[in-house]
Amino acid sequence: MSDTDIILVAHGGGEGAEPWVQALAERLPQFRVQSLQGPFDPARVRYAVAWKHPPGSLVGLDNLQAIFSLGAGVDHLVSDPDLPDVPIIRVVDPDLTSRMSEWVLLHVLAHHRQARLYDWHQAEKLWEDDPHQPAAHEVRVGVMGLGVLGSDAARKLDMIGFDVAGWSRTPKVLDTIDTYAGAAELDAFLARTEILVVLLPLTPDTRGILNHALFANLARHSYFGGPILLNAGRGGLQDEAGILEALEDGTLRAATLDVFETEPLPQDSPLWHHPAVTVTPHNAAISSTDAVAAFIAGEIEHLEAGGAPRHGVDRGRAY
Ligand code: NDP
Ligand code: OXD
Repeated sequence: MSDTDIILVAHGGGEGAEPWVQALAERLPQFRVQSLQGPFDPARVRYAVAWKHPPGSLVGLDNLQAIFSLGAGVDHLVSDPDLPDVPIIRVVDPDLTSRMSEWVLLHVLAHHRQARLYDWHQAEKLWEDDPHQPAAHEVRVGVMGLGVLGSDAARKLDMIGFDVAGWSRTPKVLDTIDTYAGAAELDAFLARTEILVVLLPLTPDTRGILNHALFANLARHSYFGGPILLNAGRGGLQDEAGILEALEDGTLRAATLDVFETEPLPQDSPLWHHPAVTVTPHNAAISSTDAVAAFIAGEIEHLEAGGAPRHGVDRGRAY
């Protein structure tokens, strides 16, 4: 390897490339790390590190060995029709996984223990107990997507005592958690689910899956007065008009959303002020610069030592 081989950071998101350039340069001093903006010799680029890169901006990198996603999701990469045909590697890191499970536990528990109601009671100085509060084991939580993130969240929900099931594309065995797979078992999974946690990737098969018709198949007779949706997968999974309609007609009781069809969530979206909606700004599990740069540096060193790509993405499945 020449000392002028390049790691190219192609970042189209809000924070920009600079923090990633610095963090990777510190860990991989044998490379020149630079953003798309600077002048560079395309033939020198050995690795690309991308987050919402401008489509087509990785064309012509003839010596590219691999493309790293700066997140766990890769929809931003596989949607680029001009993406070079090299391995795509995504983030699989305990830091990111723990952050996502924190978000899931926080918001499932907030619904389970009615945090919003008691905030309001406190503001009104109301001392109102609820003798019918169910125990966690009486509440059926369903996790859509049992990958790295979904399986960790499902296990932690199970540990707290919730009655947990999960749904994935292919059959899974996951400790004592009930698992369902594929289109054929989706309705059975939904029929037993009172709180639906979505950690699916955005693919041609999953786009728009969270719609009114799906919500209508969730378990209806829960303590909460209707099913509850939590989505931290991708905004493209959800039909926001369908969510609002379901909240209005009682098909859904409440929704907690971290991801949206358009991000940032437009100022005029009714989701902002709907009383049954909680909005978080796509930060359920941020990619910490330190943790993710360390992960990528480790994977690049592994590849440079002749190792086969790990945590690769199957382009045919789009995740
Ligand atoms: P994985 O690839 O590890 O897991 C994906 C899961 O979804 C797998 O269980 C897979 O099934 C399942 N799945 C995929 N397609 C289908 C389908 N058509 N029907 C049923 N199940 C399906 O991904 P991660 O768990 O690492 O991440 C999931 C997503 O979370 C990311 O793609 C990203 O969009 C989102 N994310 C959001 C963040 C945030 O801050 N909001 C942060 C990080 C990620 P199978 O096991 O059979 O392959
Ligand atoms: C990711 C994300 O995919 O932050 O990692 O959304």
